Amino acid sequence: MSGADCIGAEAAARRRAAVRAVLGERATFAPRASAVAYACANVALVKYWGKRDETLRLPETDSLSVSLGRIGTETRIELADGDELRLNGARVAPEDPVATRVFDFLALFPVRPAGGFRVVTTNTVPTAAGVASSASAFAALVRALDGVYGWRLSEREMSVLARLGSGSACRSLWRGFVRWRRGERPDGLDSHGEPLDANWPQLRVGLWLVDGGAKAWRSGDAMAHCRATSPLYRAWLDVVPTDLHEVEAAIAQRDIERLGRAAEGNALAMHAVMWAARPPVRYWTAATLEAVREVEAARAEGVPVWFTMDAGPNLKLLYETGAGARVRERWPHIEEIEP
Ligand code: 2P0
Repeated sequence: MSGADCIGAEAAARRRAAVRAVLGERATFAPRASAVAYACANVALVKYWGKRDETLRLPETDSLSVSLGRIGTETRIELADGDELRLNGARVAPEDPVATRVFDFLALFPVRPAGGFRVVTTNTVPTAAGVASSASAFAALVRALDGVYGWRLSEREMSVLARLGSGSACRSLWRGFVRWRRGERPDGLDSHGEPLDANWPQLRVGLWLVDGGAKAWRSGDAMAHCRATSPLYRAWLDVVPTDLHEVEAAIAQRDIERLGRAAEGNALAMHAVMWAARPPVRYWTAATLEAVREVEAARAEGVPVWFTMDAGPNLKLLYETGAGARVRERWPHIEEIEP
């Protein structure tokens, strides 16, 4: 066995141990049904950018998101003669990285079906909207598995499992605002989402597709690279607690200006960490900068609108229903979401 295989086997063993720790005695349950589940996508207002444990996807800091309502993933799992993934109506080749990621995840669970699993998944994320689908995909997958195995896990337990598939997925088990607690335990059992006891019916998220081209960096690789090489990474760790405090206070007061300033500042700080990495990670295009300038110009003219950005060139606008008409008039192409 080569060194890389050893590391791979050790990582898989740690991940399987984490799954067993969550399932407890339910780890012996056999899959015996089919089930369907839905999970919303989410957008972080304070970002997750950097892991303290790559294998278990344990973050360095807390993060905080808002769910995206009708934007998400519906997944059906059935027992089948062999493993098969269908995505948005088309069969995905088994060697496709999307399929291997799903079936590597399913392989973490102790009792496998005799044949395999057919996973039929549909994203209501308009692929053109620039919203990552892995968060809602792994949250929906875990929810569907819970039905197939009959575990009856709590949302919190499902959040721990979803995190092993994709970090941000642990925030997609709830609607509304969710804080991902980084946790302290080396096994990650205390690293999961937690819903905030708050709602904000007037809040809107506007999805603005700036550039639909392929990304140069996968977000997981980009965050590891930033942590290893960006001289601004340590400053990022100092910024996050302040922004979490600001965003939580803004949500409690339904203060869009306070929310917008903190969320926009946090996204720009994350991108500054990326620009300073060596070599740099730049998701921005000329069109991104132009869009940012348009948002600033709108604000200078009195439209209360802010933006956030993730690991890509696209913007998500943050505003309230009171500004909705002015936002839609300026940018008719945005997709407006009620979180
Ligand atoms: C977030 N992102 O908080 C941040 C902001 C992207 C930018 O979570 O490596 O796909 O699978 O844990 O969950 C995207 O990261 O990463 C992400 P992995 P994931 O939403």
